[in-house]
Amino acid sequence: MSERKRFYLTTAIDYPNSRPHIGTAFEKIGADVQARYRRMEGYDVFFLMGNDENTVKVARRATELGLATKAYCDEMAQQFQDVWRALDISYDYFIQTSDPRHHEGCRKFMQLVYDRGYIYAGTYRGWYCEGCESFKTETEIKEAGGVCPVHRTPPVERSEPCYYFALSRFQPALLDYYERHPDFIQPEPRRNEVISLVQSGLQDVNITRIGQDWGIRVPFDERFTIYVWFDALLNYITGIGYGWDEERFREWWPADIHFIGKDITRFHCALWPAMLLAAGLPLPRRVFAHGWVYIKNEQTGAVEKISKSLGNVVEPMEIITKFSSEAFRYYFMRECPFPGDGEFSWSRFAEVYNADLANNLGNLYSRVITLILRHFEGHLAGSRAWEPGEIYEEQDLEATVQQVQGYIENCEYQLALQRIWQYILDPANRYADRKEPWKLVKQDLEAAARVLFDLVESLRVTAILLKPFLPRTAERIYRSFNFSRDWQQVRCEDCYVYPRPVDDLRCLVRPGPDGKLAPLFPRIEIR
Ligand code: ME8
Repeated sequence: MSERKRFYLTTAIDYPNSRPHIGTAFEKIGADVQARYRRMEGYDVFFLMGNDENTVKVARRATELGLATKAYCDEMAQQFQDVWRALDISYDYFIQTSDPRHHEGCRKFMQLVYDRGYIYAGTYRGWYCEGCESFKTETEIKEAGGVCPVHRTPPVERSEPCYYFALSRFQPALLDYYERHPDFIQPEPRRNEVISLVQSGLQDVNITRIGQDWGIRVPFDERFTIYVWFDALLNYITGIGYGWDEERFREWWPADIHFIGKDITRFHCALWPAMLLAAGLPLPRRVFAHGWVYIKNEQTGAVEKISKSLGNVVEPMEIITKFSSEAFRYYFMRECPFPGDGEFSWSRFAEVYNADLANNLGNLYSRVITLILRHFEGHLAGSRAWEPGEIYEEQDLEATVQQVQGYIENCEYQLALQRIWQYILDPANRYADRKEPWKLVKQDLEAAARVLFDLVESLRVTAILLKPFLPRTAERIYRSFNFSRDWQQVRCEDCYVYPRPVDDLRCLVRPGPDGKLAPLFPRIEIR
């Protein structure tokens, strides 16, 4: 028996000093689509997410609330996971970096890199903000006009002992890796940015902090804690066993994709691979830096960054309760290009929801089922060969499906969904309008049955292709009929390779007590 293909993917771990918003959710949904797609295609998948807890900001927030830092982190980890579950994010493990297993893994890693000679003692000189309790970069201060951008107070010059990671020594190895692995950094603009950054030279990084209680102790000098980014990146290996289950670690590492936002590319594409090289570990296969979600201000039309101070933060639960988790997933995957930036506004959300989900997909589903129930007692008797040619017009179904798969594998989710609508659902709706099965049922039942049979076929194909995107809707559509392939087993090629033709197509749904079929997506009035 051949070994099953493995697929290990991760998202960025979030800072829990504030709650998840639609931007952070965007990343998790993009990763979830990939995880669900790979599982569907027969991969053994491990999907890791988590929270990044060892920061001063988190400790400070806990103090403000009068809580112990660990208790605060645990509470926030629950709140984050409640949101991720509400969005059907199918992660396998949620790592908290305050977990002792993560601490042990980090200490082991740091000791190893120290023993291999890539960490050395030194002094860090820089501009320190007493309010933030952290150093600010020259650029941050310059851009804020000589003061701390947060506190608007002048920083003080300060120097303290530290340990450096010898990042500069990895410049040639990194450039060589980018060249030999052109797919390592995606999309292309991010790859170009990283290459020019690394070409312009790298500086050694201070990877310790002195005088902090919260954080992971440096194994070879307990006066220090590990700098939060050095520790955070290591979650990708400690989350699968590094330092506590070596066999498991070897089974899953290296990662197939790290999903991250465009703002943290440098850490993932320069620092992280250099850390792994220093430890003698293999590098991840792909880092995908997605775009950002911005808020479109409905009054002014301005496109704004999501920010507490602008008061424009939209929490995922607000949208989920007004619409649904499926609508949420659809909007962000269809409206915001994953490799690029996108926008959110309530009015645009309602527009996309009504047009694509309530009308296009929802109407097709309810029209077809209502006719089969009303005129055929839910049963298209006899056997027919699928003849989808008429529906899909010029387009070859197999080519369409493979194109959709290619887009998903490249994380171009918007294009994948566009194709499903453009080549499957729109043509199916046009076919229905052309053939008018609601009239045909009164004139020629067999002709009407033929049309409905073909429309059911396009619903089946739609359900399969939507499985990674809209897991609930796809399953509901698929399970509305007696298709021979089990839903759990279904994969993309089933769209055009039939396990066996369906005889006696049966509709398995029944109208509610009011005689009406529950709509897939009830229409929402736009205020
Ligand atoms: O950066 N649109 O945490 P974080 C899309 N802890 N993505 C967004 C976004 C937006 N408006 N705002 C944030 C961190 N993100 C670190 C990561 S990984 C070892 C450590 C994305 O809570 C952001 O780009 O600030 C990042 O990938 C993730 O959300 C978490 O952001």
